[in-house]
Amino acid sequence: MRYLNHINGEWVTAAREEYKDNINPATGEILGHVIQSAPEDVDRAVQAAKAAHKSWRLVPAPERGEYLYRIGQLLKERKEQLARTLTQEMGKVLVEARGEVQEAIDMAFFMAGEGRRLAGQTVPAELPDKHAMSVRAPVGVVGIITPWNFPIAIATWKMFPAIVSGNTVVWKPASDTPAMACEMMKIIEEAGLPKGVVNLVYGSGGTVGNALVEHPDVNVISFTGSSEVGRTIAAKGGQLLKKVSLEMGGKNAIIIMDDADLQLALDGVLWSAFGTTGQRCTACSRLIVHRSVQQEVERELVRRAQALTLGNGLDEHVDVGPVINRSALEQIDKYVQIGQEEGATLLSGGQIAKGELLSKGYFYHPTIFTNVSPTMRIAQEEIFDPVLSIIPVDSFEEAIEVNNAVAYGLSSAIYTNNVNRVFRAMRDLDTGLVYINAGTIGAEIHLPFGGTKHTGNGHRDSGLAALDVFTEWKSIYVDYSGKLQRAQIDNHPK
Ligand code: UN1
Repeated sequence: MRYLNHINGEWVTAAREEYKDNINPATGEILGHVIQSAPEDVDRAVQAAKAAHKSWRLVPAPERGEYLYRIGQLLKERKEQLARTLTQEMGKVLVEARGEVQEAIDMAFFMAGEGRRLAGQTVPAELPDKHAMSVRAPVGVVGIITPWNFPIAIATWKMFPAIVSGNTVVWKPASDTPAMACEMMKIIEEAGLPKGVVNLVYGSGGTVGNALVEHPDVNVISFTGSSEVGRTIAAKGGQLLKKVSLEMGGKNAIIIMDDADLQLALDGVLWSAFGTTGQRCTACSRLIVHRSVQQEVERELVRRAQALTLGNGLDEHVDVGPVINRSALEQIDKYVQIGQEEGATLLSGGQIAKGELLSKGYFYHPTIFTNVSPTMRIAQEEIFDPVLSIIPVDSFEEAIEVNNAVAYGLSSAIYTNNVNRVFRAMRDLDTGLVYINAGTIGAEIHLPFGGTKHTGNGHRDSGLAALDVFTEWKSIYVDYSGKLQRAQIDNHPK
């Protein structure tokens, strides 16, 4: 299987015929070969998108929305097949893969409806016989750069609002998940989207991403990925006065208070820390627990974490799939060592999984550290893998303070049955997503998704907020008085 670029409605190879393997992280098996593009391939795609934008911007928005309904319908029909492909190339277990495809379906239908809204404002004018309003105008060509952990859902959070509001797209998917991008592109083609509206360019190592960011005809970059890459994009984009929307890391915590329903809280912690093998930007990697329930929580958590079944996500009995690649295994090992050197206590896991089947893939035992202090590196740095740090605290106030004392601000959660604490937490947890009596993962597509501080740069994916990334506000004044009317002067003569 070869994954090719899709530019101006056609599957094409790149300037140089170089390929990289696509590997199933559960088995080590090679699934296919993905083309490696050069800056000239990006330029071809941008030119195609630019040409397509001339007519796409004039297609009535409800009609643009119709294409999204069709895409949503195709995603729905192919949900099971897409989920299986997703599990094979990314590793998440099948139930979660189905959930991710569902997110893409939801996003298609949500943004399709937006084709009939795209609301601006009509407001009174200061002067007589004058009309004032604001409308959303497309920005032109949009570059989207998406990660491997949610290869289809996150692409739709960006692509669908961009398309419905009249932009055209050049999409660079993550190099670890080319098959999902290919499947998505096939669906876009089948839905009959005019050629050049969405173009797909594969690459790795920053070549394609850089070319997109630097291309003078790309007006907006929307990126989800590591903070390191995000910073580089922000710096380049800033220099070029480009609008850049960044969605980066998290160091998300769940707080368990002394008055919490502990069984419910443990369900939430297990799901948030080890679901998707900890590879969500919303994953819970810190557990802030009130000291009076610490022992009980730890005992039960370790028991339940050790009962999780590791394996190939296609097997419905498996709870935890592999991590994405070999360097992820090395990354976990590095942090396990750091945690031990820092003086944290390793409660569970801390090693690569062995055994005939598991050693073919990239499997790591879910890992739990306790007696972690809030300033340790394992409590501060995003690991993006199944590693949980337990931080004991003595009060609600301390819990909130510890939650907020990290560079990131994506998701946080609290388990408590005290209504005053609920409302204080809603106000004081400094993250873009806040959960009450639920874990840190599972955001819904019709609300804004993103975070404060180093998680992002003030923009949001998903929800109606995503439209702000892909449109410019245009304020329009129509003077039908037939004479010169001077605003702020003729209506205030003195
Ligand atoms: C991500 O981890 O990058 O809220 C996205 C969630 C999912 C999306 C996660 N709906 O956990």
